[in-house]
Amino acid sequence: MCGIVGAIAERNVVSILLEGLKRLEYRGYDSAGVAVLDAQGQLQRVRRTGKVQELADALADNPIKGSTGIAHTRWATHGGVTEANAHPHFSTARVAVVHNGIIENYQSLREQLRAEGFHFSSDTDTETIAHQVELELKSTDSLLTAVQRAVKKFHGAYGTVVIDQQNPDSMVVARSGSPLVIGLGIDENFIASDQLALLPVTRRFIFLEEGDVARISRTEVHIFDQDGNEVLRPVHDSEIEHDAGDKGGYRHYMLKEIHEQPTVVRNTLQDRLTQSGVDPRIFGALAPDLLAKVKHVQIIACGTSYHSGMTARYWLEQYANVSCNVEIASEFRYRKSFVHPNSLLVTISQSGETADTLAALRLGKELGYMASLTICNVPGSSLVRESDLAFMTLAGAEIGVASTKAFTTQLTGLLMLTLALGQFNGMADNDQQKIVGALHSLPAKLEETLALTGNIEKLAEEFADKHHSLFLGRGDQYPIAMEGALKLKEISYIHAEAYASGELKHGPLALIDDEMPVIVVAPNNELLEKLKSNVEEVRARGGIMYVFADKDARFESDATMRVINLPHVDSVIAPIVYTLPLQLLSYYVAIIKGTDVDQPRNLAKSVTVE
Ligand code: F1P
Repeated sequence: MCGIVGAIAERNVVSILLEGLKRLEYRGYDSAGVAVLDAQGQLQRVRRTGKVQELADALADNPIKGSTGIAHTRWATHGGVTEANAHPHFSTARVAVVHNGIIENYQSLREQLRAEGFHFSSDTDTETIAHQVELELKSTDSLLTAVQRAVKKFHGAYGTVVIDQQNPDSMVVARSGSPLVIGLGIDENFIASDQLALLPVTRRFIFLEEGDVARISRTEVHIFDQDGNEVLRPVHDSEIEHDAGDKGGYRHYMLKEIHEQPTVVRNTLQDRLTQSGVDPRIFGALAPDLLAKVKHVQIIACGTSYHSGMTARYWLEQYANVSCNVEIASEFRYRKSFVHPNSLLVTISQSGETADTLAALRLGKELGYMASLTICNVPGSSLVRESDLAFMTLAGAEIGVASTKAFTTQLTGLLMLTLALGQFNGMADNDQQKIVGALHSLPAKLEETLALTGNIEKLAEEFADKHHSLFLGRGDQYPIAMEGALKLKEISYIHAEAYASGELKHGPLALIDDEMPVIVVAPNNELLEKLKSNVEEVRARGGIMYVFADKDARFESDATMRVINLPHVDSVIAPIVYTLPLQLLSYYVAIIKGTDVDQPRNLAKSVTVE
């Protein structure tokens, strides 16, 4: 979603801001803009709808220069995709702001500010921030004080950066609900909504806490908490690889990330999985005590991360002997729910900033869950900082909006959680050995599966002219069918539904004809014979099937069925392995259709508004 970059330096910061915006493109946006204070102390601004490249072209035609500046990529919420609604927003020619999140009481603020004589030139909630700060500046010379007073009037979520023509030596930033990270340079400092934006200029970061307001100059950073007390926040050295924003020779980030999976799954296992299992401390210092008490697990997540949670439920109940519920965060947070005794709240998130998941964690704390654990890919993110325990998936930066390697590393972590909880709940020895052995074999099996890329690329041709598709799976492959369907709709815009194949007769069979390809995930597990019966139900209605099957599952290709054989794997890791061909299928269908694979229309990578 929206991205923020700001810089204060001796040099011209426009190219730093533009590079930052490019590195945030993956989050999803529909317009972009830059504002700087120029050498004469005047605010200059360029905004464009569309891609950052269009903004860069506009800046090349009409360059602006300045050593203090802010920039933004906007994902429209309040007001359409127009240049007037793009950030930065000004209040008169004095104050400029960029903002992520939503000011929920913006309508009433607009009325009050209009009554004060302010003129609105956009439909956005953000413009109220600019005017409110300028209003406060009528009674103080300090931009910091003005922003501190202004934020008290806002309800909702914001990460905002403000510059003021009459305070040219600093920018003031405020965080409440939308992440902001300060980047520390030598005689220059930066701000961004995501450290990835700043990696070309620094690797030293301070993560702002909820309610923080900070004044940043070229040489100094002063942070104040929500009560106005000056506070020190720790400085972190970024662990993100330098080339995280690089496609590494692949045509798209998504393809690169699909192919990285054997390596990142290996990284996620390394030093955590031994020959006998896992040490609970891989989930945090407090984990041995906390996990020993767990009798129930409540998983909360959104999107792809929700599918990994759904898969984990099968593992936790079957092997670890703990009961488990899984719920979408946006549902969980708005209904009355019961907290089971000794219940662990597990949030799963690639970004660690998904607004609904974060709100659900905070609600879970109020409801009295015994402890919270997050499975997350971004160190220092809000979920990591606010959870009692954290397991970091070591997928590296994931840039493609459609999640791939984050998903398979989440599953890897969740299978290790199954081992850890199983230790305290009487997991059978042979199950323990089976899971440990299967996890050790996983990276190699993923590599073998990726060797099918060429076959799947050919298969994709048969899908490109279709408008609908049905994905089928049973047991722990049902969430994988859901994930396959999600990938196809996200990046190829083909309508895709997933069903637990036992449900076929209860409705979806009515849809079957030769225009509705049916994709089946069929590892060789205890549900195989039942799945085969479901396959026959589709065949009898003239359906065309594409079956991803274990070599030993004895499916034969014929006129109505194409079989793609996968390597034989232990059934416990089959959900992870069978994900890969579905990712590749979606990717190659999208390539044929010519869609924007890495930044599909209307979607955002990190959903920081609810
Ligand atoms: C959840 C999610 C992703 C999806 C997209 C939008 O994000 O639904 O699974 O790919 O990027 O957000 P997260 O909580 O896992 O970061």
